[in-house]
Amino acid sequence: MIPRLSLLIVLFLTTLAARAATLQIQDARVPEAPPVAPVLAGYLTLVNSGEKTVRVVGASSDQFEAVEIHEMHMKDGVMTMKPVPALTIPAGGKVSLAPGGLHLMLIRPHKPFRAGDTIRVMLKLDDGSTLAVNLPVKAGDDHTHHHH
Ligand SMILES: [Cu+2]
Repeated sequence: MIPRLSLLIVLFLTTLAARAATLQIQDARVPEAPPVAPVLAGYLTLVNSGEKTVRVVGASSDQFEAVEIHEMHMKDGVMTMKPVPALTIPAGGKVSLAPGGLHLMLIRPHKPFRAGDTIRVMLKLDDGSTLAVNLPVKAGDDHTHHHH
């Protein structure tokens, strides 16, 4: 009974890994913010090398209370942002999360992060699998002002 169950689990995990492997992550990063910052912004590019459209339908992290996918808009000269329900990455295409547009909103960190730390985010895909992404925290000029 137990060996058969573990074989099933191995097959299940292998299937998840195969699907997630069609998405490649590039340029993942989180600009360093003041230690008291209630939110951080995560940026990355998702490249779909597979033959099917992949949708990212959610995100989470053990290191934050919540993770949301946001998009920024300039409205009446003011930068605002709102949650996006899903990211759609077409087969052979890519979607970039970059300053001024789409970003991962990392909400209420459990501890402060400094340059050199790594933030781990789990992206939930539409087929039920998850993709782990490591985003290095970087110092520098990648400033984005968030208005919540
Ligand atoms: Cu945001």
